[in-house]
Amino acid sequence: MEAPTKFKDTGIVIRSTGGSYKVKTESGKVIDCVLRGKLRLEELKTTNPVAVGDRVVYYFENEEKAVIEEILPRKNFIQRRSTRSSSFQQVLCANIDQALIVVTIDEPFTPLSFVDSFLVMAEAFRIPAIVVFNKIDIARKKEKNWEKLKDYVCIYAEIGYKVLALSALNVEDRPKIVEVLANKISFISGLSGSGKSSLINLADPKLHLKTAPISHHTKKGRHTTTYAQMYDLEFGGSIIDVPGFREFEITDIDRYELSHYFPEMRKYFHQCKFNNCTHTSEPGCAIIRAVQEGEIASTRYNTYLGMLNNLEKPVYD
Ligand SMILES: Nc1nc2c(ncn2[C@@H]2O[C@H](COP(=O)(O)OP(=O)(O)OP(=O)(O)O)[C@@H](O)[C@H]2O)c(=O)[nH]1
Ligand SMILES: [Mg+2]
Ligand SMILES: [Zn+2]
Repeated sequence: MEAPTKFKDTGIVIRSTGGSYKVKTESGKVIDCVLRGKLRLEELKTTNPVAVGDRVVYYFENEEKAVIEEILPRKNFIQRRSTRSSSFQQVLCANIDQALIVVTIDEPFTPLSFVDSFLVMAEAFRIPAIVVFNKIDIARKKEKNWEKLKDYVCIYAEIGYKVLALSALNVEDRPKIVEVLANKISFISGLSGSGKSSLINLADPKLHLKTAPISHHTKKGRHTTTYAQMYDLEFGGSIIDVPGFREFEITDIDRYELSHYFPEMRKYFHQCKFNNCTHTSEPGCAIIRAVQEGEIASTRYNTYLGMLNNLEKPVYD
């Protein structure tokens, strides 16, 4: 008797923890899967061969056990240098339409270098990015923070990014976030405690994602979300909530290419005197001139210099 052909189906990975995966099948059911042994060894440069958002082919080995056999080609993905091992990359998500970066002026304080590194990564992976200033109710309490918020909104809006400024606890702000998320697959990122899960709850209160106050003492988040998971939104679309990160370190960019991922720098680099200009101290550099003339924000240029410096550091494990 011939062995029955294996029943195979495709699905989307909605959660990945250790070696086990939750996969949403074509029919909308969520099943637990493991990874076929061979696949685990294939992607040696990443700490996780399968990421949330991956489309996969799976089959049932027996009634209880479903196995991921193949990862379908990715439309795109976001990765950063792994914190566990610096020569490895950690893939944060795959197949997304857009990435949101949540920024808080205070409680916690989000450094602009963090925001800019994220935006560079999104540019490098050609993923549209949206800058979401959250906790504006807190920023409003101090004149200095309120001024800062207004300046920062201008910086990113002028570059051409879509910018939102809202409070995840204010239901009146709900339409702003719903409009951005509707019918798209989104990734949301930001420091722990910046309000990522709260923003998702604002958009779709039925999700009831876990949130927790930041520490009084350190003014930092408490890493409330502990694993990445994709959630379907009641108004269409889905979003991947993730634990907060401290850093987005990017290592795979050529030093002469880094400025290409700062959209506002693009129109200047053809005007530099040297065509291999790194825009650090070369004479006749059009980018340095644009910074001096206030055409490029100095915060952005400082991030550029910091990232360039990091790219030049050798990677040790
Ligand atoms: N005042 C105020 N508090 C907010 C706002 N957004 C979120 N919070 C609070 O900030 C705290 C942290 O929010 P979370 O949604 O847990 O933050 P998170 O970014 O998901 O944090 P991690 O899961 O640790 O990465 C919670 O106590 C929220 O209620 C806001 O706009 N205004
Ligand atoms: Mg969270
Ligand atoms: Zn230059």
